Amino acid sequence: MSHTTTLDLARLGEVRTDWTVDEVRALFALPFSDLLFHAQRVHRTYFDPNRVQISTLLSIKTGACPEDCAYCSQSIRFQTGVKAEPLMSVEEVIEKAKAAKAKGATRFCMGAAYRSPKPKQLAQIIEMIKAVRALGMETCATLGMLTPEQARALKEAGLDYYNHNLDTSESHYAKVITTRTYQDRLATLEAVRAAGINVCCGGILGLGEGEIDRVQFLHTLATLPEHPQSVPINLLVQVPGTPLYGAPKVEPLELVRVIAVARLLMPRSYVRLSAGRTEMSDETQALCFLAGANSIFYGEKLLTTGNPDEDADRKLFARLGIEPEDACARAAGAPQPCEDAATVS
Ligand code: SAM
Ligand code: DTB
Ligand code: SF4
Repeated sequence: MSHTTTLDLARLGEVRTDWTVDEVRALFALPFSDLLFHAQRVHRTYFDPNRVQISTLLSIKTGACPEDCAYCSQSIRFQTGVKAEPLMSVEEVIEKAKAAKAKGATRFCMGAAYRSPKPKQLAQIIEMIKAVRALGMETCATLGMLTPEQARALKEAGLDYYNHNLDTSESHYAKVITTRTYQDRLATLEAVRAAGINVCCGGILGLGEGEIDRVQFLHTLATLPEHPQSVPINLLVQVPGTPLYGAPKVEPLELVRVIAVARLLMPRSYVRLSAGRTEMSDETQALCFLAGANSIFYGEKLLTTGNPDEDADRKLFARLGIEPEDACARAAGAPQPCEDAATVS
């Protein structure tokens, strides 16, 4: 079926969870300039195109993870040279969060290399969430699988976002991870949603997937009962020692296409250009922002791998006329800055 018969272009911009796989395919098949035009048009109906939300990431527990995710430096099964570190103290996390806030981050994301957190670990993380919130920052955590009770406990602590990625299509997933299933991931997402925590859910490009896997992955995200409020699109950071080291690289224009399709499928969600920016040119990143990406990780480290240095990001923002989004403007639902607007410094 040609894209003109499958797609009703006049409906782009509607927030829908009833997308068909054919419609997603048709979006991918649009000529690049048409796709970018529609993505930018829709982006502007919900967001200020010159504002990007800034998150900072901290690995609060590193390495020795029992899972076998074929892309990950932190799995205990692969020799990657990542040094295992125990769960950080609450004090250490507060110091890092203060530093991130001073640099303009409005959201502080805490990542732990767990399959799922144990009660004692969760109790300590709950203290971290309360403390980071007390600094006036939004909080996000990614701790692996959660039960509905654990999700409720995190909500009660004041957690704003929970990151839990579907990574790729259901059929490709089993080729990348064998220690848990797609259904396990969906169950945690349901627990998080039911607890009233904002869902941050996306995936990784460059896992050896085909275009149909990208179509199905985005279709799954866009047909969840509610769109994830935040959709991280990571480009695989290839880590020596992991099975996916040396996998075929993703073409930059394909990344831009995925961002644009995500923007059109989930018009009100933040689309985060996540891991992999050190490998991207300024031009690729500019095209991603044009396609509707409106969030990044800022700071020189992700969890175990590098991110562009702060100076490079400041210069890129200045060249593109992009300003960091301020948390209070977003809370008010307005794209304009409010009095204590943050600056990336
Ligand atoms: N262990 C928890 C889990 O897997 O849900 C939380 C931390 S895990 C590192 C968070 C996410 O980071 C993964 O779901 C994956 O999408 C992403 N990720 C991990 N390693 C990556 C890599 N080398 N390149 C790109 N993204 C990666
Ligand atoms: C997500 O989607 N990307 C972040 C965050 N969620 C936790 C993680 C990226 C990790 C990149 C590889 C590393 O630094 O180890
Ligand atoms: Fe563990 Fe998460 Fe890495 Fe998978 S992605 S090995 S669950 S830290």
